[in-house]
Amino acid sequence: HNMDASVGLQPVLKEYLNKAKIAEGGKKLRKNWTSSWVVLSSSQLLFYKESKQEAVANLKPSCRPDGVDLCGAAIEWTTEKSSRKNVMQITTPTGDEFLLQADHFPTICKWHDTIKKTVDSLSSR
Ligand code: I3S
Repeated sequence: HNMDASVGLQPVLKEYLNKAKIAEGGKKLRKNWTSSWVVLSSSQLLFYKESKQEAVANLKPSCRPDGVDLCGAAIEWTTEKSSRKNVMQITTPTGDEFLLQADHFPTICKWHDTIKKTVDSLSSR
């Protein structure tokens, strides 16, 4: 999905994380872990290859990053979807599934908790 990174959304977290999309529209995908520059805004998670790409995308509206709309998303820790440690899963209402992982536990904990809060704030709007 292409998402607009600039519709008045305040980014709250930005960091390199390991990311794998494992399903789209309920259909399982072949897992492919990549390092991604992840930006959490007030309603979306945006994925860039590199931090530089974020700046480019913000200047050029045609250059939109991949992203996840967090409205209605389910956030959970998973030990079954990967042999890696510290893996969290995001499932969208449309059946897209993403894994996020970092070796440093406090890092991924912070993302898990902040994304959860974001989802909660969207459902109570
Ligand atoms: O859930 P899977 O299929 O065991 O995930 C592994 C695969 O994506 C593997 O790639 P290949 O399908 O090309 O062999 C990756 O190299 C592994 O990292 C995946 O497992 P982990 O446990 O690392 O998520």
